[in-house]
Amino acid sequence: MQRTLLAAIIAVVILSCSRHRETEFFTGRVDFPVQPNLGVKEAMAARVVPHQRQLEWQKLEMTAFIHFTINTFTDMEWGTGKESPGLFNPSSLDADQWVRVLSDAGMKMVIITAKHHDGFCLWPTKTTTHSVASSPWKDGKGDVIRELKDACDRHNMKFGVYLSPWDRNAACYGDSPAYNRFYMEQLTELLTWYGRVDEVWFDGANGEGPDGRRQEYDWQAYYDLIRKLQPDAVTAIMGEDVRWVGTESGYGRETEWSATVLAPGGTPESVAINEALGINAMSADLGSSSLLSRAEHLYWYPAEVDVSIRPGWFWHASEDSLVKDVEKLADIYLSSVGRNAVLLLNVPPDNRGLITDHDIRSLQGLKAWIDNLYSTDMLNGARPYGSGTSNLIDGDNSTSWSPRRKRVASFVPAIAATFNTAMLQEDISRGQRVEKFVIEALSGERWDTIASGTTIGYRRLVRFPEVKADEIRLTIVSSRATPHISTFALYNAD
Ligand code: FUL
Repeated sequence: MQRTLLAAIIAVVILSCSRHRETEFFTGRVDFPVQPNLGVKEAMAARVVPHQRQLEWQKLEMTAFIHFTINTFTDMEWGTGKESPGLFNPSSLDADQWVRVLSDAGMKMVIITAKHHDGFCLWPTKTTTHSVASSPWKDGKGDVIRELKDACDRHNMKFGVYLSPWDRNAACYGDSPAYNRFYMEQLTELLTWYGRVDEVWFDGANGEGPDGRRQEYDWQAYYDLIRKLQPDAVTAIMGEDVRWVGTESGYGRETEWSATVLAPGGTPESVAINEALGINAMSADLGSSSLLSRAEHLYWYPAEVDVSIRPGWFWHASEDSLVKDVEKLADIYLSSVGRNAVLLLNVPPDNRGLITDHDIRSLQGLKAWIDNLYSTDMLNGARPYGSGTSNLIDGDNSTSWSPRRKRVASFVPAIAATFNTAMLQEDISRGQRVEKFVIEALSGERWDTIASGTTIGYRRLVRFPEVKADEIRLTIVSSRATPHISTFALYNAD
């Protein structure tokens, strides 16, 4: 009797603990308690959720990069810093054209190289004369950042800045405290002169050779300044909110955890944590359970896929014929947005200051391909089976299928449907949880596995050979906690 009572008390305690855990979330980061077992770590990892600014950023899905500076006029990718500002003279710069073209292509933010590695500033900074103010463009009275920001505001486009930490022109580069002050003054100008800024992009490149000047960046001071001046802006790459996916090829990982053990940013603390785990942004695995078992912290640090529409980041006449075609861009879309990342597609204006027709044609093709992809959802109007499964196909992202036990959802399409692409979405405001899923199709008497995958996250697209099915079944094979799946859709893509 006493034993039964004890067992009942233990059960109640365990139940109330697990109910407590179910509703507890950790925003941005969790520190694991001393020596927890893997199960506890996984349960905590499942409850790490994005900061609001990260959630808003993730929903942008497609964003654009503008690489434009003195390199556009010298046919270089990395300027030396010794170029004369006199070289910067676009004949018909039209930032409104950039934003119109990018907005028509479905991009929701534009990030511009306010300063690339050569140190030339696209705004009339007070920190150096190496800027547009010393150029013949608009008699030294122009401001590319102002023109772009005004165009973004006109077209309801978000706006971000790339300010290269590496500066090959600044005389104080390498005198660490002096350059940190200089860099923060530049940041302050960019973050206070132009209104709202949505992303600050810190490049990691530093090409100074062993005899070059060594600069210790004060990352923490940079982050603190941004948090003070633009609290809603995400900081990317060497920043704390958005992670570099690890390549510049346009392809994210098949298994892409936004809840990752990679410590964000460039502070000594983060560097030490990552070194101890033997990982960096390029590692194949950043979130598996075996990695979790060795980690002491876990972060919400989602991936951004940066890639150029051309071979180079800057415009070169010789690359006009090498602009990526629609087929390639569609593949990049599937492998970035379709793999739980945000796409950052670079479209560099030419030396007139305009996006060329070559790039425009490819962008228009990409937009048409995406519109066509999402035009008909074969599960629209399907009959759902399983508790809560109608939430997967109601077109409402705020409702989810959250199966505790039987994690199988079946659907009978309204008409026998043909499709080759599946889309799944997790409600990431409640964490990223799914580790493995399978999609099966019934044709006649036979169930066939048509697709399977690991992580889902914000959005997962999977392609497979075209199938015609009488019934479809989605199974969540493995999840770190109760999964919250908001969307399941089936499309027929070109
Ligand atoms: C790299 C830079 O070195 C390239 O020039 C380009 O800006 C790319 C986006 O990041 O690290």
